[in-house]
Amino acid sequence: MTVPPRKYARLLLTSAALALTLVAGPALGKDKPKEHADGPAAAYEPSLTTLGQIKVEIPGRKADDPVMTQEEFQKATTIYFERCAGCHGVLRKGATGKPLTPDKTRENGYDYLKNFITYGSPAGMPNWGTSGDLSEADVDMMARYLLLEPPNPPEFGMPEMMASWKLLVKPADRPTKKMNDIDIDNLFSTTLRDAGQVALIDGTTYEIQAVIDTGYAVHISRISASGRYLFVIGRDAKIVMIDLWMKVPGPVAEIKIGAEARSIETSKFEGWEDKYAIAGAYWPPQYVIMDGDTLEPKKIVSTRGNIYDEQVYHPEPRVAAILASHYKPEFIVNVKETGKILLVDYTDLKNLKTTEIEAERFLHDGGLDSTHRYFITAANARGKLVVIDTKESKLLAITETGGQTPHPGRGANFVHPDFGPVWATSHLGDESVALIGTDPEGHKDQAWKIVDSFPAMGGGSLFIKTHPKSNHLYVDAPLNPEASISSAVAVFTIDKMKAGVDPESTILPIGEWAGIPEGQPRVVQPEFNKEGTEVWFSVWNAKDKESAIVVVDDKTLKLKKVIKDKRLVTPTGKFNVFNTRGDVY
Ligand code: DHE
Repeated sequence: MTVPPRKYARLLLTSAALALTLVAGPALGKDKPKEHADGPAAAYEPSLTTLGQIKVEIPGRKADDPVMTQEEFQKATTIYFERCAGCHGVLRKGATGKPLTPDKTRENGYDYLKNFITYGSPAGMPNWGTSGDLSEADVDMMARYLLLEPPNPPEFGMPEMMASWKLLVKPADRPTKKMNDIDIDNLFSTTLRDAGQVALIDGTTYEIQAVIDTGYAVHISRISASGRYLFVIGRDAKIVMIDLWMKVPGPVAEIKIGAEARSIETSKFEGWEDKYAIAGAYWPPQYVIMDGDTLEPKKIVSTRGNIYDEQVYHPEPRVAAILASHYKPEFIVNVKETGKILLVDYTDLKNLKTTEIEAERFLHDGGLDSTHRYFITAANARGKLVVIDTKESKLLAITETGGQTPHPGRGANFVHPDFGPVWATSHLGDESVALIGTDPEGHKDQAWKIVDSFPAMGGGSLFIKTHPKSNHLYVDAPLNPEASISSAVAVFTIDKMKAGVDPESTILPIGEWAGIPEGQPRVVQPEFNKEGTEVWFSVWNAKDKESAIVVVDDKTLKLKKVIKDKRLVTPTGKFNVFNTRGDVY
């Protein structure tokens, strides 16, 4: 992995400065930055699961099991699913966190578990006790809970899906032409996460055209190839299909495909546009192919299987990002814990053909390069990018970014003055932005290699964005502990970038521009409008405080509009219909 020496020099410098500050204390370092008064609205932990609401029984009590009442067991299960399962797995077999099965936990014993939960660890285990997130009594209960066999949440197969499936408006009864005068191509489907809704905001008038109930802790929206239908998925695995042609856009079908989910997409290959929809679940670990017009479930496929390298069985490999290939009638399915990318051929569901590519563990999010041929995705807990050729259905490269926990969202494509076409990711675990070459024809020796890495504002970044018509690259840092950073955005000027030189950035005080007196809102996920002239940012505050959407003029980087409305509760992801439908980013 070739990371420019500049990066190491910078790392040395930063750590030396950090060491100096730690040793010399505040005297030398700048006075302590203003800490966040509140925690992140969800510190990027699966704290919004609905698994915790599932009723569980204490699995066959053994003579030496520590005594725990059924109520305690239920309460401990809810805490475990809400705060621990994201890292240690629903069945406690381990994921990015260690396994917590009784064979392991009993070896360590109660005291060890209690201390570990209380103080956490530098390796990433939060200090649930000393942070006040869990009371002493809860820590004690969790330590006893981990000594017991884990409960097994119920599966979710065709009977359960069919019971949840609602065809609210049959295709034959839907409008035959658009019944409203909204420029639906420039609508922004805006996640109102803790309200379990999406707001459809008009990209031209900035007005909210509709607020629609969706799944619990709604996560992302994706658009049909036709640009007519919006598919929204909640963390509770509820999908709502919204018809944008209706007088007032509204739901026409809904279904639940499991207990926990994060991804949804529709078929985009020529001749198969919108024939199928697909959704991926965290629990049960499976993906589901549905009728693209009605959400009727057609095919449920479990992702359980062996980890690609150790070749040992994993009981709950979660489905992370899903994209639709433009080159073949295939869905591209990231499977997190086994580290496999599945290219699912949807032309014959009865004889499903799947190419199973050994990639890297803990695949998360990702996007396409500017030609839409190459899928570039982060195996974020392993600090790597994986590149798939969707035309040849094969793995092209796995490369370390040189940063901590790359988190691209769908990433950002632009033409670098020296390196040519590149795709960019920022990082959760440090301040770096990494560029990977994406032009195997014109820049052969750079293709699929990290060609540059430079600092943005600070760690805690989740999303990076640009647009083919823009000369700017935007990088957020909503999970940075410093309020001044998490409420701002760094902007780089693309045509000023130079090999070997860290580009200058302009810091936009988006949170300040929103003029929100209460709380410490975080600025998350830049999203362009259809013309590529404006960038929209979510100013994400706690559920009981005011949030906003801030619109910036991409040319001048000046504030253009602040959208405030009491219905905008915890706005996070925004999905412009035109850009999301065409994979423009
Ligand atoms: Fe996301 C995308 C998983 C927390 C906002 N998130 C994704 C994708 C996955 C994922 C697998 C890619 C979907 C795709 O492309 O098909 N997200 C998870 C988690 O497991 C995690 C870490 C914890 C959880 O409890 O869900 C998590 N995500 C969050 C948040 O806390 C965020 C910041 C706020 C929120 O709304 O919940 C958040 N995730 C987003 C957004 C996208 C996303 C905005 C889509 C980005 C895009 O531009 O496509």
